[in-house]
Amino acid sequence: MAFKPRVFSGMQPTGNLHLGNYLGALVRWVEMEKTHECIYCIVDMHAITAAWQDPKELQTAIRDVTAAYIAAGLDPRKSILFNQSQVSAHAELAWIFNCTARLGWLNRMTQFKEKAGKDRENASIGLYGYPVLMAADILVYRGTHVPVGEDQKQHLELTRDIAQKFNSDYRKEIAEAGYTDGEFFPLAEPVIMGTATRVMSLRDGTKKMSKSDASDLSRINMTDDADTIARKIQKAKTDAEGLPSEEAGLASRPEADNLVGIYAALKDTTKLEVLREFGGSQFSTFKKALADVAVTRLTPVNAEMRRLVSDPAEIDRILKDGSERARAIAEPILAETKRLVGFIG
Ligand code: AQP
Repeated sequence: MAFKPRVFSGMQPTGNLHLGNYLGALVRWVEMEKTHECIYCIVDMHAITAAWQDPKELQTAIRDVTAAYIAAGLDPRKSILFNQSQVSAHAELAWIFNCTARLGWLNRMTQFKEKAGKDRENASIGLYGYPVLMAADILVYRGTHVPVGEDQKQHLELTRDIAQKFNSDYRKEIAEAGYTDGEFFPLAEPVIMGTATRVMSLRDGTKKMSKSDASDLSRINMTDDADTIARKIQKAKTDAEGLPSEEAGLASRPEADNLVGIYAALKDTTKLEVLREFGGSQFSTFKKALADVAVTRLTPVNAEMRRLVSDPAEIDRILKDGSERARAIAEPILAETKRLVGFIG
Protein backbone atom coordinates (compact mmCIF):
# COMPACT_ATOMS: atom_id res chain seq x y z
CA MET A 1 0.00 0.00 0.00
CA ALA A 2 1.17 3.55 -0.52
CA PHE A 3 1.87 4.65 3.02
CA LYS A 4 0.98 8.16 4.08
CA PRO A 5 4.25 9.93 4.98
CA ARG A 6 4.41 10.06 8.77
CA VAL A 7 7.40 11.07 10.88
CA PHE A 8 8.15 9.37 14.19
CA SER A 9 11.06 9.90 16.56
CA GLY A 10 11.82 9.97 20.28
CA MET A 11 14.34 10.74 23.01
CA GLN A 12 15.03 9.11 26.32
CA PRO A 13 14.32 11.06 29.51
CA THR A 14 17.61 10.07 31.10
CA GLY A 15 19.48 13.14 32.33
CA ASN A 16 20.07 16.37 30.49
CA LEU A 17 19.66 16.64 26.76
CA HIS A 18 22.87 17.88 25.13
CA LEU A 19 24.07 19.61 21.99
CA GLY A 20 24.24 16.25 20.16
CA ASN A 21 20.55 15.57 20.83
CA TYR A 22 19.76 19.15 19.80
CA LEU A 23 21.74 19.36 16.55
CA GLY A 24 21.54 15.67 15.60
CA ALA A 25 17.81 15.27 16.18
CA LEU A 26 15.72 18.17 17.53
CA VAL A 27 16.70 20.74 14.88
CA ARG A 28 15.72 18.22 12.16
CA TRP A 29 12.43 17.46 13.92
CA VAL A 30 11.48 21.13 13.90
CA GLU A 31 12.24 21.31 10.16
CA MET A 32 10.17 18.20 9.41
CA GLU A 33 7.22 19.58 11.37
CA LYS A 34 6.85 22.25 8.67
CA THR A 35 6.17 19.69 5.94
CA HIS A 36 5.03 16.44 7.57
CA GLU A 37 2.60 14.90 10.03
CA CYS A 38 4.92 14.29 13.02
CA ILE A 39 4.73 12.20 16.18
CA TYR A 40 7.47 12.91 18.74
CA CYS A 41 7.68 10.71 21.78
CA ILE A 42 9.43 10.93 25.14
CA VAL A 43 10.50 7.29 25.39
CA ASP A 44 10.14 6.74 29.12
CA MET A 45 9.90 2.96 28.78
CA HIS A 46 13.32 2.97 27.13
CA ALA A 47 14.65 5.11 29.99
CA ILE A 48 14.42 2.25 32.50
CA THR A 49 16.32 -0.26 30.35
CA ALA A 50 19.92 0.72 31.14
CA ALA A 51 19.80 1.45 34.87
CA TRP A 52 17.33 1.86 37.71
CA GLN A 53 15.82 5.33 37.58
CA ASP A 54 14.73 7.22 40.65
CA PRO A 55 10.94 7.62 40.10
CA LYS A 56 10.87 11.31 41.13
CA GLU A 57 13.86 12.09 38.90
CA LEU A 58 12.27 10.19 36.02
CA GLN A 59 9.12 12.34 36.30
CA THR A 60 11.25 15.49 36.28
CA ALA A 61 13.25 14.23 33.28
CA ILE A 62 10.05 13.44 31.31
CA ARG A 63 8.82 17.00 31.86
CA ASP A 64 12.28 18.47 31.09
CA VAL A 65 12.49 16.64 27.77
CA THR A 66 8.96 17.75 26.86
CA ALA A 67 9.97 21.33 27.66
CA ALA A 68 13.11 20.93 25.53
CA TYR A 69 11.04 19.74 22.55
CA ILE A 70 8.77 22.79 22.77
CA ALA A 71 11.58 25.25 23.57
CA ALA A 72 13.50 23.98 20.51
CA GLY A 73 10.53 24.99 18.37
CA LEU A 74 8.04 22.12 18.19
CA ASP A 75 4.38 23.10 18.31
CA PRO A 76 2.28 20.70 20.45
CA ARG A 77 -0.87 21.76 18.60
CA LYS A 78 0.64 20.65 15.33
CA SER A 79 2.84 17.66 16.19
CA ILE A 80 1.80 14.94 18.61
CA LEU A 81 4.03 15.12 21.72
CA PHE A 82 3.53 12.45 24.36
CA ASN A 83 5.28 10.00 26.66
CA GLN A 84 5.47 6.41 25.46
CA SER A 85 4.13 4.69 28.60
CA GLN A 86 0.72 6.38 28.17
CA VAL A 87 0.11 4.44 24.95
CA SER A 88 0.12 0.74 25.82
CA ALA A 89 -0.03 -0.26 22.14
CA HIS A 90 3.80 0.24 21.99
CA ALA A 91 4.40 -2.53 24.54
CA GLU A 92 1.78 -4.84 23.03
CA LEU A 93 3.21 -4.58 19.53
CA ALA A 94 6.73 -5.00 20.95
CA TRP A 95 5.67 -8.41 22.31
CA ILE A 96 4.50 -9.54 18.88
CA PHE A 97 7.77 -8.22 17.41
CA ASN A 98 9.73 -10.10 20.10
CA CYS A 99 8.35 -13.18 18.41
CA THR A 100 9.23 -11.86 14.93
CA ALA A 101 12.81 -10.66 15.56
CA ARG A 102 15.58 -13.28 15.72
CA LEU A 103 18.16 -13.61 18.46
CA GLY A 104 20.96 -13.44 15.87
CA TRP A 105 19.74 -10.01 14.71
CA LEU A 106 19.80 -8.60 18.23
CA ASN A 107 23.19 -10.13 18.99
CA ARG A 108 24.64 -7.83 16.32
CA MET A 109 23.43 -4.58 17.92
CA THR A 110 26.49 -2.51 18.79
CA GLN A 111 24.62 -0.18 21.17
CA PHE A 112 23.74 -3.13 23.42
CA LYS A 113 27.38 -4.21 23.44
CA GLU A 114 28.50 -0.67 24.33
CA LYS A 115 25.88 -0.12 27.02
CA ALA A 116 26.08 -3.58 28.59
CA GLY A 117 29.88 -3.37 28.58
CA LYS A 118 31.80 -6.21 30.17
CA ASP A 119 29.03 -7.04 32.65
CA ARG A 120 26.71 -8.45 29.98
CA GLU A 121 25.18 -11.08 32.26
CA ASN A 122 23.93 -8.33 34.52
CA ALA A 123 22.27 -6.23 31.79
CA SER A 124 18.47 -6.09 31.81
CA ILE A 125 16.42 -8.03 29.28
CA GLY A 126 14.84 -4.65 28.47
CA LEU A 127 18.22 -3.29 27.34
CA TYR A 128 18.66 -6.27 25.02
CA GLY A 129 15.13 -5.91 23.63
CA TYR A 130 15.38 -2.09 23.30
CA PRO A 131 15.59 -2.13 19.47
CA VAL A 132 12.47 -4.30 19.26
CA LEU A 133 10.49 -1.80 21.34
CA MET A 134 11.92 0.93 19.11
CA ALA A 135 10.59 -0.90 16.03
CA ALA A 136 7.16 -1.09 17.70
CA ASP A 137 7.31 2.63 18.59
CA ILE A 138 7.69 3.48 14.91
CA LEU A 139 5.51 0.84 13.28
CA VAL A 140 2.54 1.14 15.64
CA TYR A 141 1.97 4.44 13.76
CA ARG A 142 3.13 3.06 10.41
CA GLY A 143 5.91 5.66 10.64
CA THR A 144 7.66 6.13 7.30
CA HIS A 145 10.43 8.62 8.18
CA VAL A 146 12.58 8.60 11.32
CA PRO A 147 14.89 11.60 11.88
CA VAL A 148 17.76 10.42 14.12
CA GLY A 149 21.49 10.80 14.67
CA GLU A 150 23.89 8.37 13.01
CA ASP A 151 24.11 6.21 16.14
CA GLN A 152 20.56 4.98 15.53
CA LYS A 153 21.13 3.76 11.97
CA GLN A 154 21.60 0.12 12.95
CA HIS A 155 18.39 0.11 15.01
CA LEU A 156 16.50 1.50 12.01
CA GLU A 157 17.85 -1.33 9.85
CA LEU A 158 16.51 -3.78 12.42
CA THR A 159 13.12 -2.03 12.29
CA ARG A 160 13.04 -2.59 8.54
CA ASP A 161 14.01 -6.26 8.98
CA ILE A 162 11.19 -6.74 11.50
CA ALA A 163 8.63 -5.04 9.21
CA GLN A 164 9.78 -7.16 6.28
CA LYS A 165 9.64 -10.42 8.22
CA PHE A 166 6.20 -9.63 9.66
CA ASN A 167 4.93 -8.80 6.15
CA SER A 168 6.37 -12.08 4.92
CA ASP A 169 5.28 -14.29 7.89
CA TYR A 170 1.66 -13.13 7.48
CA ARG A 171 1.61 -12.55 3.72
CA LYS A 172 -1.47 -14.78 3.21
CA GLU A 173 -3.48 -13.01 5.94
CA ILE A 174 -2.25 -9.60 4.75
CA ALA A 175 -3.41 -10.39 1.19
CA GLU A 176 -6.78 -11.67 2.47
CA ALA A 177 -7.20 -8.45 4.45
CA GLY A 178 -7.01 -6.57 1.12
CA TYR A 179 -3.40 -5.34 1.08
CA THR A 180 -2.78 -6.24 -2.53
CA ASP A 181 0.93 -5.32 -2.55
CA GLY A 182 1.58 -7.39 0.59
CA GLU A 183 2.81 -4.50 2.71
CA PHE A 184 1.16 -4.16 6.10
CA PHE A 185 4.05 -2.34 7.78
CA PRO A 186 6.18 0.20 5.86
CA LEU A 187 9.96 -0.06 5.62
CA ALA A 188 10.70 3.08 7.62
CA GLU A 189 13.53 5.27 6.32
CA PRO A 190 16.10 6.89 8.59
CA VAL A 191 16.46 10.62 7.98
CA ILE A 192 20.08 11.40 8.85
CA MET A 193 20.99 14.80 7.46
CA GLY A 194 23.05 17.90 8.15
CA THR A 195 26.56 18.60 9.39
CA ALA A 196 25.90 17.35 12.95
CA THR A 197 24.61 13.81 12.59
CA ARG A 198 27.32 12.71 15.04
CA VAL A 199 28.44 15.36 17.52
CA MET A 200 31.50 14.13 19.39
CA SER A 201 32.63 14.53 22.99
CA LEU A 202 34.49 17.77 23.76
CA ARG A 203 37.09 15.72 25.66
CA ASP A 204 37.64 12.99 23.07
CA GLY A 205 36.81 13.55 19.41
CA THR A 206 36.53 9.82 18.76
CA LYS A 207 33.63 9.27 21.22
CA LYS A 208 30.10 10.53 20.65
CA MET A 209 28.75 13.25 22.92
CA SER A 210 26.53 11.38 25.33
CA LYS A 211 24.34 11.93 28.40
CA SER A 212 25.97 9.02 30.17
CA ASP A 213 29.59 10.24 29.83
CA ALA A 214 30.98 10.60 33.35
CA SER A 215 32.60 13.94 32.51
CA ASP A 216 30.22 16.90 32.33
CA LEU A 217 32.98 18.76 30.44
CA SER A 218 32.49 16.31 27.55
CA ARG A 219 29.13 17.79 26.60
CA ILE A 220 27.15 21.02 26.39
CA ASN A 221 23.83 20.48 28.11
CA MET A 222 20.76 22.31 26.88
CA THR A 223 20.38 23.63 30.42
CA ASP A 224 23.95 25.05 30.68
CA ASP A 225 24.13 28.82 31.22
CA ALA A 226 26.26 31.14 29.05
CA ASP A 227 29.31 31.03 31.35
CA THR A 228 29.27 27.24 31.53
CA ILE A 229 28.97 26.91 27.73
CA ALA A 230 31.91 29.30 27.22
CA ARG A 231 34.02 27.51 29.85
CA LYS A 232 33.37 24.06 28.36
CA ILE A 233 34.28 25.24 24.85
CA GLN A 234 37.41 26.94 26.14
CA LYS A 235 38.45 23.68 27.84
CA ALA A 236 37.55 21.52 24.83
CA LYS A 237 40.42 19.28 23.71
CA THR A 238 42.26 20.42 20.56
CA ASP A 239 45.58 19.69 18.92
CA ALA A 240 48.62 21.95 18.61
CA GLU A 241 48.02 23.13 15.02
CA GLY A 242 45.81 26.03 13.92
CA LEU A 243 42.72 25.65 11.74
CA PRO A 244 43.26 24.44 8.15
CA SER A 245 41.82 26.26 5.13
CA GLU A 246 40.51 23.11 3.43
CA GLU A 247 38.24 20.32 4.70
CA ALA A 248 40.93 17.75 3.86
CA GLY A 249 43.04 19.37 6.59
CA LEU A 250 40.57 18.12 9.21
CA ALA A 251 41.29 14.47 8.39
CA SER A 252 42.84 12.60 11.35
CA ARG A 253 42.09 15.60 13.57
CA PRO A 254 38.84 14.43 15.25
CA GLU A 255 38.66 17.24 17.83
CA ALA A 256 39.22 20.00 15.26
CA ASP A 257 36.75 18.36 12.89
CA ASN A 258 34.14 18.16 15.66
CA LEU A 259 34.43 21.82 16.71
CA VAL A 260 34.26 23.02 13.10
CA GLY A 261 31.23 20.76 12.52
CA ILE A 262 29.47 22.14 15.62
CA TYR A 263 30.12 25.72 14.49
CA ALA A 264 28.79 24.93 10.99
CA ALA A 265 25.65 23.28 12.37
CA LEU A 266 24.93 26.12 14.81
CA LYS A 267 25.30 28.67 11.98
CA ASP A 268 23.41 26.50 9.42
CA THR A 269 26.41 26.55 7.10
CA THR A 270 29.07 24.11 5.87
CA LYS A 271 32.46 23.18 7.29
CA LEU A 272 34.08 24.59 4.16
CA GLU A 273 32.46 28.00 4.76
CA VAL A 274 33.69 27.94 8.37
CA LEU A 275 37.22 27.13 7.23
CA ARG A 276 37.06 29.95 4.66
CA GLU A 277 36.44 32.31 7.59
CA PHE A 278 38.77 30.78 10.18
CA GLY A 279 41.46 28.92 8.16
CA GLY A 280 44.86 29.86 9.60
CA SER A 281 43.42 31.09 12.92
CA GLN A 282 44.51 29.75 16.28
CA PHE A 283 42.03 27.69 18.30
CA SER A 284 41.87 30.38 20.99
CA THR A 285 40.28 32.78 18.43
CA PHE A 286 37.99 30.12 16.96
CA LYS A 287 36.83 28.89 20.36
CA LYS A 288 35.78 32.41 21.36
CA ALA A 289 33.69 32.72 18.18
CA LEU A 290 32.24 29.23 18.73
CA ALA A 291 31.26 30.06 22.31
CA ASP A 292 29.49 33.23 21.10
CA VAL A 293 27.53 31.30 18.48
CA ALA A 294 26.61 28.53 20.91
CA VAL A 295 25.48 30.98 23.58
CA THR A 296 23.44 33.02 21.06
CA ARG A 297 21.71 29.91 19.78
CA LEU A 298 21.16 28.04 23.06
CA THR A 299 20.39 30.81 25.56
CA PRO A 300 16.84 31.54 24.30
CA VAL A 301 16.08 27.79 24.19
CA ASN A 302 17.37 27.46 27.73
CA ALA A 303 15.26 30.39 28.99
CA GLU A 304 12.12 29.02 27.33
CA MET A 305 12.77 25.57 28.86
CA ARG A 306 13.00 27.14 32.32
CA ARG A 307 9.75 29.02 31.76
CA LEU A 308 7.95 25.87 30.62
CA VAL A 309 9.11 23.60 33.46
CA SER A 310 7.87 26.14 36.00
CA ASP A 311 4.34 25.00 35.06
CA PRO A 312 4.39 21.17 35.30
CA ALA A 313 0.58 20.93 35.17
CA GLU A 314 0.62 22.50 31.69
CA ILE A 315 3.30 20.04 30.53
CA ASP A 316 1.25 17.13 31.87
CA ARG A 317 -1.79 18.48 30.01
CA ILE A 318 0.19 18.62 26.75
CA LEU A 319 1.37 15.02 27.27
CA LYS A 320 -2.16 13.81 28.03
CA ASP A 321 -3.57 15.51 24.96
CA GLY A 322 -0.72 14.09 22.82
CA SER A 323 -1.22 10.58 24.15
CA GLU A 324 -4.94 10.65 23.33
CA ARG A 325 -4.14 11.69 19.75
CA ALA A 326 -1.39 9.03 19.56
CA ARG A 327 -3.75 6.30 20.84
CA ALA A 328 -6.32 7.22 18.19
CA ILE A 329 -3.74 6.31 15.50
CA ALA A 330 -2.02 3.38 17.23
CA GLU A 331 -4.98 1.38 18.53
CA PRO A 332 -6.62 0.56 15.17
CA ILE A 333 -3.21 -0.47 13.72
CA LEU A 334 -2.54 -2.70 16.74
CA ALA A 335 -6.06 -4.22 16.55
CA GLU A 336 -5.51 -5.06 12.89
CA THR A 337 -2.08 -6.55 13.67
CA LYS A 338 -3.63 -8.79 16.33
CA ARG A 339 -6.28 -10.00 13.87
CA LEU A 340 -3.58 -10.86 11.32
CA VAL A 341 -1.70 -12.86 13.95
CA GLY A 342 -4.87 -14.78 14.80
CA PHE A 343 -5.77 -13.36 18.19
CA ILE A 344 -9.53 -13.28 18.87
CA GLY A 345 -11.12 -10.17 20.30
N1 AQP B 1 26.29 12.85 19.89
C1 AQP B 1 25.21 12.85 19.13
N2 AQP B 1 25.24 13.42 17.90
C2 AQP B 1 24.15 13.45 17.10
N3 AQP B 1 22.95 12.92 17.48
C3 AQP B 1 22.86 12.34 18.69
N4 AQP B 1 21.86 11.75 19.36
C4 AQP B 1 22.29 11.34 20.59
N5 AQP B 1 23.59 11.65 20.74
C5 AQP B 1 23.98 12.28 19.59
C6 AQP B 1 20.51 11.60 18.83
O1 AQP B 1 19.59 12.10 19.79
C7 AQP B 1 18.40 11.35 19.71
C8 AQP B 1 17.94 10.92 21.07
O2 AQP B 1 18.85 10.05 21.68
P1 AQP B 1 18.37 9.27 22.97
O3 AQP B 1 18.02 10.19 24.04
O4 AQP B 1 17.33 8.28 22.62
O5 AQP B 1 19.54 8.43 23.44
P2 AQP B 1 20.95 8.22 23.01
O6 AQP B 1 21.15 8.13 21.54
O7 AQP B 1 21.33 7.01 23.75
O8 AQP B 1 21.60 9.57 23.56
P3 AQP B 1 22.84 9.62 24.46
O9 AQP B 1 23.15 11.00 24.84
O10 AQP B 1 23.95 8.88 23.81
O11 AQP B 1 22.38 8.90 25.77
P4 AQP B 1 23.12 7.78 26.52
O12 AQP B 1 24.37 8.37 27.00
O13 AQP B 1 22.16 7.43 27.62
O14 AQP B 1 23.34 6.69 25.54
C9 AQP B 1 18.65 10.19 18.76
O15 AQP B 1 18.10 10.51 17.49
C10 AQP B 1 20.14 10.12 18.67
O16 AQP B 1 20.57 9.64 17.42
